[in-house]
Amino acid sequence: MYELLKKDGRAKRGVLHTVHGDIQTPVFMNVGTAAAIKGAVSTEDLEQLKTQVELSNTYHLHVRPGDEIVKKLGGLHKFMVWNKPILTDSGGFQVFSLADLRKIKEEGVYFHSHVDGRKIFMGPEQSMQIQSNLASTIAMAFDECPPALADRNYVENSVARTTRWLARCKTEMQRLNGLEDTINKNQMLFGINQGAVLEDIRIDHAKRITEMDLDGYAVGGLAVGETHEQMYHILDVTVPHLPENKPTYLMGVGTPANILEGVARGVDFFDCVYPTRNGRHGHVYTNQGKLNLFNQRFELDDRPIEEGCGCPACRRYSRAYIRHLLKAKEMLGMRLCVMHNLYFYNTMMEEIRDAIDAGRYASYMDEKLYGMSQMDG
Ligand code: PRF
Ligand code: ZN
Repeated sequence: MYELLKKDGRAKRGVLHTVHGDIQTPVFMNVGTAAAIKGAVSTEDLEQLKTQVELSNTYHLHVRPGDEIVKKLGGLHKFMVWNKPILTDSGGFQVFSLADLRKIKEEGVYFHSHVDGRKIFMGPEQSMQIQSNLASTIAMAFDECPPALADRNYVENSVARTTRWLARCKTEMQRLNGLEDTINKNQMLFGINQGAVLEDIRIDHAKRITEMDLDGYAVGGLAVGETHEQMYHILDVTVPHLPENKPTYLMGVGTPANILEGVARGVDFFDCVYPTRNGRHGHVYTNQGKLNLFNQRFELDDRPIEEGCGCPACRRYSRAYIRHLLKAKEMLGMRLCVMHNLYFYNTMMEEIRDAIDAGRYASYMDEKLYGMSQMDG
C-alpha cells in the first residue's frame, strides 16, 4: 500500500508499505541484474550504502541459475540473504536488448538464450510464474519496449499488445498469489506505460492501465535513444494521467540530473546501471561533477573521492590509492568506486526526500544541478 505523504509542486514524497518493509520515495533502486551488484558488492555492503531496494532481472535469473532452483532455495531474498524489498523486471526489455533471434507473437516472445543459445519462450504467464518463483516484493508486467525510432503504426500495434499482455499478467499474478506453495503471496504487480515519444498514444495507454488498478505504474520505453527534452516532455504529459496515490516508476533512468528532473515531474522510483557501470570504469560522482580516477592528476591526490562523504571508500582511502588500484586492475579499485557511486545516488535520494518534506524541492534541485555542472573530468 502506497501513502502519498507530501507534494511540493509536482514532486511526490511517499512511502510504499511492503511485506519486506517500507520504501521511502523518491527512491533509487540498486541494480543487481543477476542477483549480484556488479563490482563485487555484497548484500552486506548494501546495508552500509543506504540501499532500500535491490533490482534483479527475470530473464537473467531464468536462464541462470533457473527460477525453479531459486524457488527450491526459498526465493531470491533467502538466496541473496537480503531481507529488504526486491523488484524484478519482467524480462521483456532484456529479451529485446540481449537475446538473439527474437520473434514477437501475440502469445509472447520466442528467443535464444544469450548464455547457451537454448530456445526459450516467454509470455506474460511465464514472466509472472518466474517472478513468483523468485518471490520478489514487486513484479513488473511483461511489456514490449518499442525502439525510439519506431513508426506510428508499429508503436500503436505494440502498445495495444502490451495492454492485452498486462491483463494476462494481472490474471496470472492473482492466480499465483492464491496458490498454497507460493513463497510471497503478497507479490505486487506494476504496470508499464509505453508509446515511444507519441504523446496521444502515451496518454491513452496511461488511462487504460490506470483503470486496471495495479499496485504501481512504470513509464517504460524512455532513455532508449530519444533526447532528454523529449523524455521530460513525455513525463510532463503522461504522469498526470497516472494515479497520484500509487507509486510511479521511471525505468532505467538515469543520470543524477535525469533523476532530479524526473522527481520534479512526479516520479517515485528510479533504477539505472550508471553508478555501477561507471564505478567499474573508475568514473565517480561528486557534488562538483564526475571524476575519472584514471586521470594523471590524481596520482598524488591524497584527498577522498569526496570530502565529507560517509561511504566506505571515502571514510578510509585516497583518490591516489584508488587510482593505483584501478591502474593495477585490482578488484578493490572497482569495488570502492561502485560503493561510492551507490552511496552518492542513495544519499542524493535522501536529500531529495528531505527537500520535498521541507517544501524546498525546486531550490534544492537548482543548487544540486548547478554544483554538478561546475566540473567535468
Ligand atoms: N520495459 C521494461 N524494463 C525496462 C524498460 C522498459 O521499457 C526500460 C526502458 N528505459 C528499462 N527497463 N520491462
Ligand atoms: Zn564516498
